[in-house]
Amino acid sequence: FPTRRSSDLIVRLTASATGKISFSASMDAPFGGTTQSTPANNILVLNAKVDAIKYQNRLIVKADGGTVSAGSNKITVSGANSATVLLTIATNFTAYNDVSGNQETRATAALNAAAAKTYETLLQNQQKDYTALFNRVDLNLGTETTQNLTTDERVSKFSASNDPGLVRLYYQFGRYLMISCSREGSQPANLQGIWNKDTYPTWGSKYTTNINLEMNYWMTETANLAECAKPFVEKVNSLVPQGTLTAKEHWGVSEGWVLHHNTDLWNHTAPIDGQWGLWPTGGGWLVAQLWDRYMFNPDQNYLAGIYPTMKGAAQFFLNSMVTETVSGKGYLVTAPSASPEIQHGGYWTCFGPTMDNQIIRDVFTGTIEAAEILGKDSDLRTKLKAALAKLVPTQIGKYGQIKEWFDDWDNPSDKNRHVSHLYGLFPGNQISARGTPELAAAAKVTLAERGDDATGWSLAWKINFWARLDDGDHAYKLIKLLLTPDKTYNNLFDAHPPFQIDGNFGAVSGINEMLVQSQNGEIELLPALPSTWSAGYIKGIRARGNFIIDSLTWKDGKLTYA
Ligand code: FUC
Repeated sequence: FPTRRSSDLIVRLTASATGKISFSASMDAPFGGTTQSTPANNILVLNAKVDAIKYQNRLIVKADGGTVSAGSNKITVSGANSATVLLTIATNFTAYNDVSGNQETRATAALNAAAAKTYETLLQNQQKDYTALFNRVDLNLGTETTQNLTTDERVSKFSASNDPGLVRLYYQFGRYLMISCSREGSQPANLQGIWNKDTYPTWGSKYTTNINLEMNYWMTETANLAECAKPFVEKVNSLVPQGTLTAKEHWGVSEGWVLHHNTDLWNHTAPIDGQWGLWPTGGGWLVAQLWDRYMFNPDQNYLAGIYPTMKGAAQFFLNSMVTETVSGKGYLVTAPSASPEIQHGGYWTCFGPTMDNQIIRDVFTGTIEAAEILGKDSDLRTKLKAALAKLVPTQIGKYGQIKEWFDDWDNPSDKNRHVSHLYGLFPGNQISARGTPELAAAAKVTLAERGDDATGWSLAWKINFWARLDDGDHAYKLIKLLLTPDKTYNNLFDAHPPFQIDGNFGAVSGINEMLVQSQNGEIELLPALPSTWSAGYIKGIRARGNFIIDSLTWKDGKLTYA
């Protein structure tokens, strides 16, 4: 039950024979924290502080039969028939600029509320809440062949078994993870969802915005879990005040907000890490994704809620872009910028990388449309339309590839995992097999150059790319690379390595894209069905335009019912 106020974990142990349950529960206290027991109520309490964050864990054990005793910083159960362990963790965190909450009050309230209910009631509540979301989608990609093996064996044998049951499991596990980590009132899923085991996790378990945070939320609409994206929407909206400061202080821009390639619990928006951190288009990408949500569910209240954030991002670009003087065409470009995490001839920085042009085109187009729908800001609309005409178009380079930079610096032997200049293919829709066949062919050259193999999330992105290029067999090749012990841990967590949840979520999106696509004002059924999934069905996924695909079935690789 992840919520902003507390996180609760409830575990019941039952014995196979009377009185067989005996154990002790204790809690480690890192960062100089202290644990204490309150013997009268058999509660164990941990208090700790990490910089500004104070937190409290409270643990109680309810046993049936036997004895329970608290003392010496532990709770001991002996000879019980069953025991239910309830653990709650709460912090003083309220918002990025407010840590005035009371961790003790929150932890106590959460523990008391849970302890007042029976285990059966808690379980029923959880299942009701969970199945209401999970059961919306069902899929079958063919006959399961390895269901009697353990999960790690299924993964290690997948390259030979091609078990469609494992793909189905991976897909539904991704939906399970999303339901379990991103719910109204919680923080959005970070690099590890919520499942971080380290005190100092890789990349701080934060939000990298040059791919990872966005990828986490590609699937929420298509996989019919729109509610799970609420924390993402709230997060993006909440970045505006800090992003406005950074726009002023760092860019000298008085209207608009900016986010570079990374943010965290404290809504940092300034460049960090290294030269690649100068990339100023993270906020733009997030905003493009908020607008895309509206395409799925055109709800006016939602639009009114995101419009100020969209407008602020558009204003930042309007006010910070410059006119280049190299091409003679006077394009408007971002400067300085970078194409996420790739060097060209030993340098990181550049002006007008292709990804920026594509993202900003989406931000401007979306903001114009949103303003029209809401009947707002006609002056701004005029300015945005004029600026839109001056954006660099997506161009084809010297070896037939999509050019990554303004100049043709692309290096065909670069295998970097980021394929930023194909943003326009996915998640954007500026490049498509039928709409822009020449660009689509160039996108294939780019993908061939980068090669298939990469980190977990990059493989997941490439499933989506190949699905958008209507090549189901190539998309499936990427699924095979993902479902190997190198890229999938025994519990099906994606391995960057180490564990990063974006690959799990990105693959769910990719499988959806293989089965149904809905960009460019069309709904396409089975656009990229691989030959190995010759028969199957999917029920309950969503398409832009407020559609639910109740049921889609196919046989011998052909659509039989929709
Ligand atoms: C970006 C990626 C890395 C990793 C990190 C969290 O920097 O290039 O591969 O996913 O984010």
